[in-house]
Amino acid sequence: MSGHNVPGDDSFRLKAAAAAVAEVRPGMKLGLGSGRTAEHFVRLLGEKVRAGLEVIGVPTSERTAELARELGIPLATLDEVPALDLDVDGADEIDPELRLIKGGGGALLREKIVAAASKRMLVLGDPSKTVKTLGAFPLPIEVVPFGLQATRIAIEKAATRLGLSGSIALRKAKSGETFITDGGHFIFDAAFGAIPDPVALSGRLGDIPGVVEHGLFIGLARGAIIAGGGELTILGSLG
Ligand code: A5P
Repeated sequence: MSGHNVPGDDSFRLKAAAAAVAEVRPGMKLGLGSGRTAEHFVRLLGEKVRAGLEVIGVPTSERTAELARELGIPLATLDEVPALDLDVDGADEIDPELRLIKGGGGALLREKIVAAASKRMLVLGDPSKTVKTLGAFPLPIEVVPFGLQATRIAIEKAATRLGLSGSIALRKAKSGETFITDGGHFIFDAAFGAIPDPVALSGRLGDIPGVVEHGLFIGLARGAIIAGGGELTILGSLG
């Protein structure tokens, strides 16, 4: 799940995670994101839990679940706790309207469901994640294996109607096998380049039957904590 992305700086990721932990209050039901930055948050949260903080976490991936269990963070499923107070997650790109590209680690489906079930979502990143226009990071699109080529062609056509084009590559795991998500699906990484109208693309992709979900997160993040050299920048609001 990690190491897939821009290099960034791990100390920045840690700083952003520490600022997010400061937003956690006793009794909160928390969405636990996936990826390197979110894992810092989970580790810091684990320290607080060991010091007596009572929270419940709903993990967005099997990997995050495993880490949280090791750290002793009490976990629940989203069925057991369907309404969350706060979701903390990383992102692959963040635009000025707090629209995101996520899914570089392959957890976009659960991440989006958890974000949508949360009163507020805070996104963590470093300056390398902030962009004027989404799309330099290839857009992850989670698809069902059945009818894969038909779905790829449908994605291509939907993109063309919006003036977008680029390679749509089936994601491979490090082993060389096709990458399989926690939900048992595949991922296409669509290198469309700049996406001037993410809302329109989101709608078009959502209309394609074989598409389970895509990595455009629109209207979900309330705030972003961007940690850079010596400073924290807050986009949107934390509260
Ligand atoms: C996981 O599927 C992703 O959405 C991650 O949240 C995103 O890729 C950011 O990951 P890093 O914090 O590892 O850059």
